[in-house]
Amino acid sequence: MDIRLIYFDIPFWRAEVARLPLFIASIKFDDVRITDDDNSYLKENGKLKDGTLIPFRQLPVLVIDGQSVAQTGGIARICGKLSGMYPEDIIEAGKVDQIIDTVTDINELLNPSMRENDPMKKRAMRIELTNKDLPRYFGYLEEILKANSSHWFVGNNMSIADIAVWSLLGWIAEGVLDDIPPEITNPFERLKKVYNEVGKNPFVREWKKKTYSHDESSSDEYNLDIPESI
Ligand SMILES: N[C@@H](CCC(=O)N[C@@H](CS)C(=O)NCC(=O)O)C(=O)O
Repeated sequence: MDIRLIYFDIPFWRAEVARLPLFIASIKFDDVRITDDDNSYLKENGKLKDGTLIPFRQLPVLVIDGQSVAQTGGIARICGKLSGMYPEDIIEAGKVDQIIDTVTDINELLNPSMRENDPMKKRAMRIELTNKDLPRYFGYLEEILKANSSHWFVGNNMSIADIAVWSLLGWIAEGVLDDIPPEITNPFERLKKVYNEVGKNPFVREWKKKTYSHDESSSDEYNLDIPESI
């Protein structure tokens, strides 16, 4: 099977939820990271310069045996199935889906503040997110974790749901977003446990070492390099 994952050269959750399961399962794939120039071309033409179809002119896109598939959730499920990190049971699968869709909702909640150019308005939006919207969603996620007997979101093993939450949370927990303090996750013990456990996974550590920019002198400090305007 020929697999290519096309995204920007950043460790954003929409790509990491596909790249990481493939890497963890040692499935060979081409980790294509496009340039600004490629992005301008695809916006205009709906394809890359090599002819690869980008159906909605947005990324990520997964190309399997020459067929392009768009949309983060669908791509995550394909990579999860290939990697054994997506359950076969339909209820458990639905429970994974609900987490991936919630990560999308949280991402969309953050988007207006990303696009706001007025610093005062942006700060006000971030304060509202910090005090209200984000803790509300983190609380819902904490409740779901409380109801499961393992420390993972679904079943007894790490799934793409945990990867999605880990990756999105990294954006917040590592202080990438101005005016959203990393300590915001402190009251959510179970959520923090998912974050820490995924981060401790040897494959995840290896992936970060391999693909995240970091200062060679402090190997555990990674720069998430995610632009505010994503
Ligand atoms: N519904 C899409 C949204 C993807 C998306 O928003 N991608 C962003 C990058 S994170 C993008 O391509 N932005 C450029 C644009 O929308 O023009 C999905 O779930 O994958």
